[in-house]
Amino acid sequence: MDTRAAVAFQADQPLEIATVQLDGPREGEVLVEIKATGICHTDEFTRSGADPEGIFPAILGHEGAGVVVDVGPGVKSLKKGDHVIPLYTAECRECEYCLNPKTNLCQKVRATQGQGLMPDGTSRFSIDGKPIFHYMGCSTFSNHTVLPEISLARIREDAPFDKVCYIGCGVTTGIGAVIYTAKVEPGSTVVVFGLGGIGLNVIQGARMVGADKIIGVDLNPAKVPLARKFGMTDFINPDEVGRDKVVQAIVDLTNGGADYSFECIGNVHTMRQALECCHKGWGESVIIGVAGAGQEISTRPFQLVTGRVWRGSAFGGARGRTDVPKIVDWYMEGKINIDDLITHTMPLEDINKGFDLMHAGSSIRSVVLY
Ligand code: NAD
Ligand code: AHE
Ligand code: ZN
Ligand code: ZN
Repeated sequence: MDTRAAVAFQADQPLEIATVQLDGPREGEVLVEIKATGICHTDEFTRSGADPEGIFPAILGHEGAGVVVDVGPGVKSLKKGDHVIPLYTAECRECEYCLNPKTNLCQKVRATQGQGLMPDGTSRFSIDGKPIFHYMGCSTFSNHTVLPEISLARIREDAPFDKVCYIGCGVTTGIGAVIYTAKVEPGSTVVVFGLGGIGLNVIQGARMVGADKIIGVDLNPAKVPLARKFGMTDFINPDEVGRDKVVQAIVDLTNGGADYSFECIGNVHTMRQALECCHKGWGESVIIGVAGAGQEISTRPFQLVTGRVWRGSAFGGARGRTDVPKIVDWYMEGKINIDDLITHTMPLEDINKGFDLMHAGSSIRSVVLY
């Protein structure tokens, strides 16, 4: 079939709207009509050329929601008409990762997904016979896309696509990092570096679990009012306290250091600050932000010797097919706020404006409506 997509033909160029050819679903695959997709900073990370796994031409986008249009042979858990959220972290429920309660990183389709291909090693997308790569197993910047059955969470049919698409990445990543990865306890002190689409969800997760003090760190003071609405109790602007004094400012505010910190920027310098602002003996720092090719983190090993813990979180530690439908329920029951975080919507034709808004720091989430 033909469909409309925003194609990244080359790194660091605007996306181009094009008609692309999409082959139907093969064994174990599902054709989905995407109804809405968020634009996450990771899409920009890859578009810009910073992603070591980035390949072009590709159809980016990984924060979508839509409806099953067709299923390939052997598909059992989904049928035409089901409402779904694509998962960049699949959940096969049988690989050694899925069977290990310590991780959510199902590896069943990860190798081919990283090569921009379906599990059989081919692409379903093409233009004039030339293959276009998939992205993160999702490619939600296409009105229609094909995914493995294990890369789709079935969700309730009364959930609005234009809101719950955000659960496909940002909401789950932020809230999940708090509840599944760090398992933050009530009464904790929490520091959030970066008050964007991920950081604000970390804040909402920290408030949900009863954190006492939630300190936000951002260079952009325009993020403060929404962060406070979501539960931030204190704010530090590195340009006001001095970029080299952020750790001390947090230590002073937290009686010796934070119980938990979350890096939601993707900057290796703030990753170091996020570790070093944690409390001696028990503070844990969770890296969520993704850093560009060639970047490395560093700290004095003594920081770890003296009890601080450095860890990371992908998709909030969530198991998509199991946890995403529950998070959709939380939204529908009013337990989490998504609406206030979706600051802009636009048709596919204007998708580059969503990237401009992100660069300008004037959006939290832009959502493309098909
Ligand atoms: P965003 O652009 O919405 O937010 C980033 C925020 O960081 C902005 O508010 C910006 O002002 C702030 N910032 C930038 N540089 C700063 C600095 N030096 N000091 C303080 N604040 C600074 O981005 P997002 O969509 O929230 O994504 C955040 C990061 O998380 C990105 O790196 C993204 O790729 C990553 N991410 C990771 C996962 C995962 O599963 N690990 C999932 C989604 C996103
Ligand atoms: N491809 C990059 C890393 C990108 C990355 O870390 N992706 C996160 C999700 S970001 C969503 O917005 C992730 O889930 N990683 C685990 C995985 O298996 O990809 C690189 O550095 O190569
Ligand atoms: Zn994302
Ligand atoms: Zn698996």
